[in-house]
Amino acid sequence: MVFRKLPGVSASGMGLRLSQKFVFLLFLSGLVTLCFGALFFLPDSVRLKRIFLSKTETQPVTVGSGSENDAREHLKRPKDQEHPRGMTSAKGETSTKLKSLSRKPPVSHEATEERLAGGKAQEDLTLSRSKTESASERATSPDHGANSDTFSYKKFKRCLLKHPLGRDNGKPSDPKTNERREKVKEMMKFAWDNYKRYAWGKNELRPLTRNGHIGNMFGGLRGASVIDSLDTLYIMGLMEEYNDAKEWVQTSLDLNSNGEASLFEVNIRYVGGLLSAYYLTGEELFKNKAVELGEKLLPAFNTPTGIPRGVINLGSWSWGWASAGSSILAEFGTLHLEFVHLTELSSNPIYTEKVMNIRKLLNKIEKPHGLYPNFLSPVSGNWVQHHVSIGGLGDSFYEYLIKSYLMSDKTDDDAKKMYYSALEAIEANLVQKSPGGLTYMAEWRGGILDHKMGHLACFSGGMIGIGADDGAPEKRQHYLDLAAEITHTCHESYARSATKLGPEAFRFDGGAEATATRLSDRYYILRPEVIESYMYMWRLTHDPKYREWGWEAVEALEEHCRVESGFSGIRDVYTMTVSHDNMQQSFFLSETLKYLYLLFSDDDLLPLEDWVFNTEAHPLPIIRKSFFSGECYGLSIPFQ
Ligand code: DMJ
Repeated sequence: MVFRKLPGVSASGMGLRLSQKFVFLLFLSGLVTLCFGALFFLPDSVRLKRIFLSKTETQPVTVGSGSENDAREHLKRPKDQEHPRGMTSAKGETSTKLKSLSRKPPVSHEATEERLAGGKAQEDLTLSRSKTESASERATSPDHGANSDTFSYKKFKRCLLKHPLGRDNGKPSDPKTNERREKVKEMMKFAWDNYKRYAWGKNELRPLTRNGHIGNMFGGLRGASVIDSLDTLYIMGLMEEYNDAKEWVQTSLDLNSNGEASLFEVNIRYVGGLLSAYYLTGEELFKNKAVELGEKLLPAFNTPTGIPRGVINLGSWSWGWASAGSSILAEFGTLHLEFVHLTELSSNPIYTEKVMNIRKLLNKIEKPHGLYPNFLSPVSGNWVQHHVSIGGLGDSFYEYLIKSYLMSDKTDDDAKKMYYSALEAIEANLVQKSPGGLTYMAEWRGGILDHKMGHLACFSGGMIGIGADDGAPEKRQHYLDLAAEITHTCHESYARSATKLGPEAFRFDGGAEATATRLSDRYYILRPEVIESYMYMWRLTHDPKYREWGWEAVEALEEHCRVESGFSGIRDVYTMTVSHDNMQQSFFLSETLKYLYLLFSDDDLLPLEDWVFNTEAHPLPIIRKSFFSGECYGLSIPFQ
């Protein structure tokens, strides 16, 4: 607000002293903020609210209730006549259009034959998981999903090119590799058993003090380690443990919890974990919980731009955007995979609309040197400052671009374009070669390079690897080489430490080459990114060095992070007298151990032809047109 100086009025302003003027202004701005904030507490039907917040209103959602026609009617109805929040199923006219973005012709003959050949092994797998499978069959009775516009698990299963668990649970034929795989499975069981014994239902295990950790990332939500472990337990065939986890979800997962939670963390761990569990097992419970939770995340998008706030209250009230600061690229840019699947499962277009709106804004906005800065205002839609990083704050935004493209069965051309132009900008501005010949990703601060690479940035080896094949033909080998070089550098950050585990961040200046120079960067919290890149690079090249590097990591984890009651992060990777941080992160169970297990498995365990992993390593299926049309072929149905 600007006060003009009026003629004849003293410099102190309209007879008021400076301090009085200040107090008055303070009062006035407080009043305006209060009034605006109060808008969020008004019922949706109040006109004033619609005038100010019309652009960002969310549609109420209910899973699997109400007929499709009713739902379409609901969307056409004028807003004044809408049902109260949560009462109506809101499928929309745009759903077909949005879905058609990800439809492609049916599967190939060869792929079907391959699946036919794998039939016997599949039967065995089915037997070993008989309890779960029979539940999923119940959930997918012929009537379920009969409507071609609703999701049918049975059809979905038939549309996979390969069995998710491979011919023999991905068991490698080489005995040494199999032994290593068994070791990883034992680590998972050990981590899980201790979590169950000392921290059951809490978010994470504190392995030294033998108790649970709740923290403040998930608001009132509990059981992060349970949800993050579901799919890992399942693919490892730890069925007793998986069944305990499932039962906990059934009886104890409470989604109506007050308290501010990170939208990003809840999405990647809880929504992602539940979605994967559903797709792998067919248990309706997981689908319903995922969609119920997804609905609770929608108010985060109630901002003037539709760019969500970073925090959300999952309870019955919300502060709206008034309390928002900047939104973080890696947070609002890491929703796409899960939200598109929420739309697929609920037939409600709103989730896809929300993330498409983010995509649209990012596509339109001017980017310095083609780069995406880490902070954006959800109010103005402008970048807040110019810090660019492929590590923390930026990382999974880039990951979700290429994975959105892959998950759409390669039909999402916008995601493809955005990914490859971002990668070009990254190569031109961030990728560096150290004096010792190591390729790394620096950080960019308004044009000035910070020669530091975070552990988080090490996921980029895998990301560039999986995207290599769809780049311009002349760039494909180059991308694969770049992926290998970055993975090599990240391995060096491990190899150059005393414990053979990598620091949180390592530098390439002042004589440093892939080592941490600051005390505060020396810790390792059981992160997965380096191992994640080993796993992808193994799948892409079958170079045995990646399995060897993975095994080095297993040995180091066993030696330095395994304690009597679980696994713990360590405070300094450069000293052999380790100090533990007393935390078994939930991503250790969902990512680190899963990627290790996959690294020592055959490629047909969660094959990349059918699955993309979300940023918390939860596998989500590639969405094919045939999910809905039914134009694909189960094992017993002949190819036509
Ligand atoms: C995980 O929660 C996810 O991988 C996220 O994208 C980044 N950080 C952690 C693991 O380090």
